[in-house]
Amino acid sequence: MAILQAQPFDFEIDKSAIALVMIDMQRDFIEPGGFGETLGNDVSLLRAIIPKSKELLNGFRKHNLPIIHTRECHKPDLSDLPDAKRDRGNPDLRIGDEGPMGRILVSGQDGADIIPELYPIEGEIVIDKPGKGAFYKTDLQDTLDKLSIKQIVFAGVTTEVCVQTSMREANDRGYDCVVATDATESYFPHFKSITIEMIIAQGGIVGWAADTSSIIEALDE
Ligand code: C5J
Repeated sequence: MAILQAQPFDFEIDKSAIALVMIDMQRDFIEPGGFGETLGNDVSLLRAIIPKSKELLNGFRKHNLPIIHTRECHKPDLSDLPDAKRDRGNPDLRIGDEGPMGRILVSGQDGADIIPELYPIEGEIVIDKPGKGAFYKTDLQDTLDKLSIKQIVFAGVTTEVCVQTSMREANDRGYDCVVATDATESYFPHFKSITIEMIIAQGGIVGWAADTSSIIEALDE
């Protein structure tokens, strides 16, 4: 077992049972003209984590450890999009509308795909999810079970929405989870920091937090 220096206390990494889940590093959230920007957000904040996310991916790739990428998106007929999700708020474009990168958050459209900088390589798993949580209406649990995964490092966007929701879902399912603090980001920096505080509070009630270098160092041990 390698020791990862994490908060709120050290985390024992089991390299035979750990996976990286990279949440929703999609063009729709990170590039201009996508879903994130239609909601009025500054997408440049999310772009800042691309280098660390790449380092983290490479750290897992180096050891041939499982990597799962998720994409928040809906079927082209929008049958998996609840009205409550489509109609919420006052965005310029709603999910399913035609935007500069194709239909917003619809599977198969350019905007719903992973950004080129972090594109999955052969052998990596991509899971499309209609919700904020990566377990809701997906086969993520089966996928992890087949790989005998017990520990998950979470990264991606946004910290307080899809990353946190997925991490909480994983925690309830019995996985030990670590959030990679510099490979996750929010459109609201204070939401990111408070989310990490919530995760590690009360003795790690949702899990652990560690930066990319510490995670890679522990994997390299
Ligand atoms: C959001 C996500 N923020 N991937 N999705 O709507 O966090």
